[in-house]
Amino acid sequence: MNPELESIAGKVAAQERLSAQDGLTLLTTPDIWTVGRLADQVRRRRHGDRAYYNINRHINYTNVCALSCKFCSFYRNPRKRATGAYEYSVEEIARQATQAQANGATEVHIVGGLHPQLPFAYYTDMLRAIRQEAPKLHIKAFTAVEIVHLARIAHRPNDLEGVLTDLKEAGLGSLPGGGAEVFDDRVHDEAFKGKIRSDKWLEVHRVAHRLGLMTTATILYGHIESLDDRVHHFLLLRQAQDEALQAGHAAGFQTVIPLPFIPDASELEHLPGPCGLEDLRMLAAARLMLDNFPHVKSFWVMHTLPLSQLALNFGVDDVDGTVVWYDITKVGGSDTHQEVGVRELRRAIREAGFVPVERDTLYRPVSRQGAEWTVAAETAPVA
Ligand code: V47
Repeated sequence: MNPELESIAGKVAAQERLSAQDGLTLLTTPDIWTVGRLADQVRRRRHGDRAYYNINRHINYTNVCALSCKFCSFYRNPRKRATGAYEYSVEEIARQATQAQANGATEVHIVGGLHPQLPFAYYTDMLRAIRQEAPKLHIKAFTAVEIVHLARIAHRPNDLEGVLTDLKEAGLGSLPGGGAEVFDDRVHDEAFKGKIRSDKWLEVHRVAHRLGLMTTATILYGHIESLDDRVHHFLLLRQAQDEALQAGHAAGFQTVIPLPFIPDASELEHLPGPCGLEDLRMLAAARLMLDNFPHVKSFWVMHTLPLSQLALNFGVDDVDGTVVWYDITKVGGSDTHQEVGVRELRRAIREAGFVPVERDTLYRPVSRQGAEWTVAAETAPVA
């Protein structure tokens, strides 16, 4: 074993917390295989040979966005009304959710741009319509960035708690982890100026946890950030989760999802973006640094399914999802219909040597007969 990894291996065996310096070593050592093996050790301690997946549908309700983040190829400027700008009606969203429920999905994952004209009622109406028409679906919706935008358009910029409570009453079940990007002011000002900073992102999640809403967290890597920035991001997430656990909140972070920057058609298209081994290294580092996060997810839409399959041996225990129509990134210029069938996903997991377990949003095992499914109410979420 590479000597610089020996002390990290000792800490992992003793279940001791890794330091910032350890994080940097994980991201720089040439011995990526040992990094993977250590992450696998931690992953198996928590989850054995189980690998989770969920049957969901992503709905991106609008691409109109007041921001113009350089890494994003999805947004359309509201003033220019550029070609391809769209916003779905509440009826259209409810129709897509109803169809997802009929096809057996357990979750809808809804995110979109910061639309300057849609009123707050659009969002609560959307949640109520889904609740009404597809009551079995868990609604995971709106990144922290959207929540801050919603608080502004509701003319309650300082009342995140009130806004999240209204959304929860309308049917919101949990918050996704998007919009975190990289928690660093230099990177923020250069690549996604105008977006909320890390303190606000973390505050939204803190309030959500206090209200009993589970959340997830992302990190977008492989663009203009440094390796130190990545480690710093991990440490802030770890600290936020410590606080949620210590405060005894009903909820906290469930999962971290490291997202590889995909340069195609963005303003940062000249950058190469990360390659496969870098992706595996990041997933493994997330598992090792975020010792208080139960789950590490590979989002196959960005990683590709073959890489997600390999990632199961690098600390990943969760593969998202049976996604249909994902608009935010398109690997290799594919169209927006990005779907992996359940059989294909289970086969990929088995081929990697793991046992596929369908989960709901709260990581409770799902029993399924075709499109019909149940979770045992008393089943505790997988820790
Ligand atoms: O916030 C945007 C990222 C995120 C690009 O919570 C890009 O379970 C790569 O957050 N290259 C949205 N990434 C996706 C997301 C997510 C996905 C799956 C599961 C969960 C979850 C969350 O996508 C954005 C941004 O960070 N993104 N543009 C790009 N060019």
